[in-house]
Amino acid sequence: MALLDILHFPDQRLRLKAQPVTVMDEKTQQIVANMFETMYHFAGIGLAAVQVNIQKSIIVMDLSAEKNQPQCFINLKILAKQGKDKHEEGCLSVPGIYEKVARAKWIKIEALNQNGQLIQQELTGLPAICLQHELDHLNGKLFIDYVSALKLQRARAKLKKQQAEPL
Ligand code: K1U
Ligand code: ZN
Repeated sequence: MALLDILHFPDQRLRLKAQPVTVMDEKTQQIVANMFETMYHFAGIGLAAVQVNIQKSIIVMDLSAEKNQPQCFINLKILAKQGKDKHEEGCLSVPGIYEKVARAKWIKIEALNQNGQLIQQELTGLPAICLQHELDHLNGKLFIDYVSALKLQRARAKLKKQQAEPL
């Protein structure tokens, strides 16, 4: 396994769109394993392949407190959605910035799991929010794209300051 580098805003590679996975081969399994390692290392609850400069439709997620319930979504599609809810979001590609974003309250999804089996799930709460956030990454979209210009300006300034500070 290997730890992958996470791209940070405003890196334009975060704007690239993912392509569907066509074969669940050894290479795909390796990417999934490396994404889990990276997500756990940086204490995220989700990670999309575009964030680690891989333009493939792969998402990993683990919402458990013990970090022992890994879930993988390949070629995720939202089949239906309902309602709206605002929730504070963070992003490993936009460190230190937290903003409220309105997302669908209920979603029905279809995807392949890590074994290549087709799954369908109905989700609400944090799993629904997280998967919508990750699917946006696969379409080159960031949660800060939804916030006001003023908040975005503040976020950019905060990030610039953080990036200039020595570790
Ligand atoms: O995609 C990412 O960058 C991962 C992101 C997922 C996410 C968190 C919160 C709402 C929507 C999507 C993170 O894991 S951010 C860091 C984090 O661990 C976290 C933030 C808020 C709540 C719970 C965890
Ligand atoms: Zn993110």
